[in-house]
Amino acid sequence: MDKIKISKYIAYLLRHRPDAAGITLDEHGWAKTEELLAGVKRTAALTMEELEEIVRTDEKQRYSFNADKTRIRANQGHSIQVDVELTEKKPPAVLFHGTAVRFRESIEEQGLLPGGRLYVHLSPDVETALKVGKRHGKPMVYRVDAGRMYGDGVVFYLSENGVWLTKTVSPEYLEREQTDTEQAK
Ligand code: HQG
Repeated sequence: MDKIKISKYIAYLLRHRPDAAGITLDEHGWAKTEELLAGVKRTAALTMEELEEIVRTDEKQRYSFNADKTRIRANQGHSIQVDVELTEKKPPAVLFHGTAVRFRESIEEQGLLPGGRLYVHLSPDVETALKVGKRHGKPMVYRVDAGRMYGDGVVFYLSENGVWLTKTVSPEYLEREQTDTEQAK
């Protein structure tokens, strides 16, 4: 398996299905590094050095080790109930959410819902949001009035790897952002 596939598999195990490789997470989302290595090795060769490289070079900095590297966790993106000790933080005035055009009607009626994950993921800029949206089909971007939400008492978190998270975004805070999707291809 190449490094990207192994990294995706690690994300899957640490965010969604640790049991698929026979590992367990503690309440803060930490797996024992040894257990993760043993779990991954059931399907692919992986040394501690390779795991360290994946953690160090991951383009989105998805994973963290603890200080002595005996534990590892995903920084965000979980569907299982873990408390990764997210930092509550005042958001910038505007954030963005990238999604697919086919979700538009539902989003404008219900607002943004976390779906399978614990939080709605928001991006700091339009380009990032477009990339996130493209994973689901023809992309579109919403501008989120984070400043007003915050003023209204809504809590925001910033994950270790720079993703803004909040529980839900009601439709009153959403506005369609004009984007040149041709350019984003
Ligand atoms: C949509 C990746 C219908 C929502 C990315 C999204 C991100 C609704 C989809 C991270 C809805 C959920 C998360 C509603 C929201 N009706 N559809 N009311 N509310 N949706 O994958 O935000 O590579 O769970 O717009 O970079 O796409 O995994 O969330 O399209 O940061 O590290 O439901 O995943 O990072 O999809 O992506 P997802 P997301 P990683």
